[in-house]
Amino acid sequence: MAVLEALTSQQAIDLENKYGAHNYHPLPVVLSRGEGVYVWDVEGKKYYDFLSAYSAVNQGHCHPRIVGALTEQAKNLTLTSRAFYNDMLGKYEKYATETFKFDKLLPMNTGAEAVETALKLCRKWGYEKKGIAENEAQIIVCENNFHGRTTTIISFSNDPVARENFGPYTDGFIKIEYDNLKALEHALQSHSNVVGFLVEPIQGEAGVYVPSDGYLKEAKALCAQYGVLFIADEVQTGIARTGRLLATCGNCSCAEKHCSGTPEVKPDILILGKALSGGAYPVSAVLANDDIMNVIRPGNHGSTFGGNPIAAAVGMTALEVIKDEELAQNAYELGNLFREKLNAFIPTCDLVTQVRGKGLLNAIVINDTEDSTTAWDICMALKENGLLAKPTHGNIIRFAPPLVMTEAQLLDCVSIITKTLQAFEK
Ligand code: IF1
Repeated sequence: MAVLEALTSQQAIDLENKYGAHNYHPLPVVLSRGEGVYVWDVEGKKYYDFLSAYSAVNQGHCHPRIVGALTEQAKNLTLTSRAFYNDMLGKYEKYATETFKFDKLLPMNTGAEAVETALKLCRKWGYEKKGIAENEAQIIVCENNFHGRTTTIISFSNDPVARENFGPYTDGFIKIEYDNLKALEHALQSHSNVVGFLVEPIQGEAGVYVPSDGYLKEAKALCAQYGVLFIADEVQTGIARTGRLLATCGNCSCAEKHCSGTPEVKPDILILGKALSGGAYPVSAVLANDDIMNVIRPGNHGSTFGGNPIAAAVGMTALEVIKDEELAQNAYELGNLFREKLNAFIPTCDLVTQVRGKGLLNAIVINDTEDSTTAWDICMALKENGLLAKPTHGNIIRFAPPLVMTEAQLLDCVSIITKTLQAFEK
């Protein structure tokens, strides 16, 4: 089979089954093209993308400005390693630190790498600035977290599928209940070696759990009171997904126009990824002020591709698109419309018990047991009706379209979702 020969969906699936590790269970659709809110399969069928590669494609598939930045830079210089300087990284670091209001940025590639970077940074700060005894640093994390799939990160996961048979596990983590300030305060009071608190502003993979109003702000205040770094993992919630440039912008009433990227709940360490590149290239980052970031010195940390010229060009352009197209405002308004429509529909449908989320990061809870295939079956029916989504855990379906969606497209998707659910009920 010639490499560039067009495949049928089944041929593509068969190749992956035969030659690829079975580390995923994808929906049986084989995509070959993306543009804005749409994707097409190899047979030419068009779909609304309601997953956005887990909030990486916030700016829409193949955004022309982002693809343009990628291809232009790729013609000049793709990678130098950090053994030498390049003319793009400093510009990107300046742009991004001014956007998110931090002194410095440490560039990485994947979200998990950025989380690992944040953990190392927090620990080193604890030893060198807080005076914690060597190898005694503790970081508080939340039950049902998802921060990536490296050995250290799964060490503090409570998802058996992500964790089992990957031991021995990395030590130094304390798990508490999410959205529980008393649990956080108790952990801070009863452990003297805590250096950080790592938290998702919304627990995405767990099932799009939005914490109580004020949780993040109070948690940050407790961290400040106990001299502990507040580390926000905004890999999935950041870059306008929740209707603000950052989900840690607090609960101000309006959206990005009000926040303009100055988070009311300012993390000590901010972790970004996914839509930092608009899904065009692996780009992630850790941001912090000098009193924290300057504990990192040459040789402490890095990566071959971290901060490469393409990532820098793509990252800058991806952020410009978010601002120029006011995508946080759009996510805020369309997210409210989506939940309003679904909340009007739910009383008429026994199959769905709840819709929840913020901005265009939402989920519906299916009225069936966690181990049922109902959510999966609904996603298969949605696929037939031209909309792609996938269950998170068990009976919860995440809905996260690109933020460039128009109101008309969103209402069309609401119609597809509600009609599919109604047909399912019969
Ligand atoms: C997959 C989940 C979502 C993340 C947060 C760090 C990372 C992620 C809050 C690591 C990544 C991705 C991983 C992706 C599916 C997706 C996911 F289902 F796995 F849990 F979004 F909820 N922090 N989430 O959500 O970033 O290393 O992947 O770049 O297939 O594993 P990464």
